[in-house]
Amino acid sequence: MFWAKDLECMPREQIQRLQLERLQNTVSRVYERVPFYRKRFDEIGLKPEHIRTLKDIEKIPFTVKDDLRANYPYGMFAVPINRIVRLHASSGTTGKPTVVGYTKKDLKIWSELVARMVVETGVSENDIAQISFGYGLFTGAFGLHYGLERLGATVVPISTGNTERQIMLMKDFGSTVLVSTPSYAMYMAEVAESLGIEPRKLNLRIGLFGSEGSTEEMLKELEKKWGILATENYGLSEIMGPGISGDCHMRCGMHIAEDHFIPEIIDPKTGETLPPGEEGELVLTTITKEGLPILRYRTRDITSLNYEPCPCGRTLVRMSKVQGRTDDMLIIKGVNVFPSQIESVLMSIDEVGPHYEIVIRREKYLDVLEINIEVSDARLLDKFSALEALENKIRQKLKTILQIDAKVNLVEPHTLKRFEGKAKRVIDMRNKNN
Ligand code: DLL
Repeated sequence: MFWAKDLECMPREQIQRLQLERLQNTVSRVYERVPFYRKRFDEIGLKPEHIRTLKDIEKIPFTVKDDLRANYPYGMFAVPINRIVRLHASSGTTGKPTVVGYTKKDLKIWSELVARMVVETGVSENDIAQISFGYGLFTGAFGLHYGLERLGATVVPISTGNTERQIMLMKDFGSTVLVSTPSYAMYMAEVAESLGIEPRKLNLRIGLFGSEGSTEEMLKELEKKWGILATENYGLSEIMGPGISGDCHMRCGMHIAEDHFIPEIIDPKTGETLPPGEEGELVLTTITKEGLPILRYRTRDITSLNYEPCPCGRTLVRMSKVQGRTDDMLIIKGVNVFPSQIESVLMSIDEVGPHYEIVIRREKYLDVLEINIEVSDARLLDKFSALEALENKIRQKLKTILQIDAKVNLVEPHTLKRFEGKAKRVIDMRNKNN
């Protein structure tokens, strides 16, 4: 199951040669065309010709989200706006969004890469793919849409929301592939059940989940509920959107399209490049983009790279699941905690469901971590002793993993908020005088 086997299985030296050539072209182009980069380079006396080896990429300063904001909306584009045929923007929670632009060639490459990524999971032109991402400035829906069409699959551009209708159409159209966030897929299964439809009995066979993190346990749960192969893919608007990396059917790390992006892992504190295999912040450089080429973009996503050959035959490096973002790491009572660690613990306990909420507040100058979590079976809540025993079990397990105490509140099924897009499970009230 390959889309472009010659590109996906290149020997490492060939990948590196291609990367260097494309990196040098990109660096020369941005130096000529983007005042932001020229200024950055000139400030440190760096010239495009100083990039002689791949390792020389480390001489280039990082680009961060604020650089894009400061040059809002089109200041970092490397082509005049009339050559841009599509704009997208990332949803900034505060202030202006970051705007990204694509030329015709960029869009062509984007759909090629998404087609490649979905074929890796086993999707083919015979599939019917329901795209339950929000259409709009978000890159997720359009990215998957054009990639799946490029492959020749049947695309159902249903977007998010109206979940009962999603289930009805999924059944009537015989959708075989679901494209969504993992949290929305979980919610959809619940809605199907409430309609008396067993998700496993529907035609779905592959889930293409992305745009937010998911633990291995969460994906396993989705596989069980829907009777599918739950695969994950990763991307970010600033670099391209979905299609940067994705699971193959072996599900042992997401292959990065290294012929278009150069990944590095850095220590988020010092900015130093870390050796292969070590966990740190992912930094990405685009090497074929025309509209908005970006050098050494700090994604803030924590992951690691595995250069071992994959059993699927691909040589493209694999990135591990994103452990969290440097900016969503919580510091609770001085201890570093990633929400994904909490999710792993919760998902390993049978009596509780995949719906939870993490609340952090400050009481008398002390941080308090509180976790609200739905039990899978409401009857549990009737038995006080069983409930107490379960709360204790969860608290113990959390303590072993996180090294801190958490207050655990078990709540009835279907009472916590559900998400149609990226889930927001952390409520940090410490800055709100609570
Ligand atoms: O979420 C692009 C995308 C759409 C990827 C659909 C995959 C599928 P943004 O809205 O710019 O773009 O958000 C990018 O989302 O830096 C990560 O923190 C997070 N993210 C995306 N995919 C994953 C994933 C799209 N598989 C930000 N695991 C990124 C964990 C992910 N986090």
